[in-house]
Amino acid sequence: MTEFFPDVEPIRFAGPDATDEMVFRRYERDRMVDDKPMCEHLRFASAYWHTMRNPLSDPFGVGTAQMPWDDGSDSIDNACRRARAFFEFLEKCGIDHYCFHDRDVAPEGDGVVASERNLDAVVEVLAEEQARTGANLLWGTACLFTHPRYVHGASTSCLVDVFAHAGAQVRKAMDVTHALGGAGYVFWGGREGYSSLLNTDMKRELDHLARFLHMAVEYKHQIGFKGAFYIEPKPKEPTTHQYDSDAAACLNFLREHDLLEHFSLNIETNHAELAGHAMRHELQVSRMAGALGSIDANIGTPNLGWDTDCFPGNLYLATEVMLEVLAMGGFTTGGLNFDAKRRRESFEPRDLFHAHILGMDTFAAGLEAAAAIIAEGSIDAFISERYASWDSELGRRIESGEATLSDLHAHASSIGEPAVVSGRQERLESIFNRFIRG
Ligand code: XUL
Ligand code: CO
Repeated sequence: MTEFFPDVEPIRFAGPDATDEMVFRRYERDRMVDDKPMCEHLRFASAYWHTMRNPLSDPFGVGTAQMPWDDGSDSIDNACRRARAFFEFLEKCGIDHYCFHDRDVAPEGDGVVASERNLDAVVEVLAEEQARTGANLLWGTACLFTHPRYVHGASTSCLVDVFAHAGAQVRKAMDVTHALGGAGYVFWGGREGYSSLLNTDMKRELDHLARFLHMAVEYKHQIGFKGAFYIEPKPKEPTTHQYDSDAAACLNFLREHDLLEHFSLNIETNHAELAGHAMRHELQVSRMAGALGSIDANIGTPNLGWDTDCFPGNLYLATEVMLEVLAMGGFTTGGLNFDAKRRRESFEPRDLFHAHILGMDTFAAGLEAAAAIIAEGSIDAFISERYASWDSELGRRIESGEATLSDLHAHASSIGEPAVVSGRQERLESIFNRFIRG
């Protein structure tokens, strides 16, 4: 059998003090953290579009990525070879899951039927490789943003024929996700938004988006797909304004259109940052609504204003993410998908391994830190204590809806000025920092 990464041995755990470059220092897949091994807590996935299809170009320069297994053609043979290379990569990295767009794995053909035929041919290889390696599909999706027909959007296009094409594509992408036993299916509205309100009927576009998602739910039931449906918020890029701008906007939209019971959210760090929120904020907003489904794990570049999709190497942030994941009781269908690309300067195949090792070790450390913070308990205890006055009779009556404004008036008049206490933020940050270790 051909080896696509002949210079790389399977990555093994070598312990925190190891200095070798191609080992895990923190990620030990079977190591128990509380009730589960690390691999089950973290459910790592690699993104096909970045790992296999990203040429590492930028607006000023051509792609630099070296991909010796890829002849650069749009042939099915090439697509199948690429799929085999991908699974060797997953195996050597010890990554159990992956995610793809339909057009990442197979080329678009001339018309719907030809495109579906292309996809089926590569899906056969994906199924074979899943069976050979034991890797699973975390989620599938349809690419509704690259082809010029989607220039005005897909389900929010001004053209009904484009809406129909988008529907056909999603139908097929759901079919193959289902056939591959996918745990989920993502809707990311890459061009579901606008560049200018001067030419946009926003109300009509939003109603169409809701109709589209209802059709997807109906089809899901029709084919018996049991995986989760996720919406992935992002405020901008490629459009000026995207309708799924952040977690709160998505939740409101889903509620308004009677879709909330069918969807949860796939939260991406760099998208949260573009929306002007902390990642933890987006995760917590989703979790409070019982709608935290999955995570696209990457980070932005704080002093830049676009989606840099860097591999996550920030221990502090990974700890915050894992605190939210543990707080919801862990992933069910979701996981940590590295929706991340190497820098253009990191163009050798082995850089794919360096990048994923960075992300996996960072999140393993984040998981351990988060579990330790919860076990130590002083931050949670501080929060409970901070709100302890709400455990009084007055607090109970307010929270249960019994108290009126007149009750508050009577109470406030009888007590004088309330004593306020410090929020102790800096002390809490010091406690948090005690647990961070790379
Ligand atoms: C784009 C992005 C997408 C989605 C899937 O910013 O995050 O790759 O994750 O379509
Ligand atoms: Co993403």
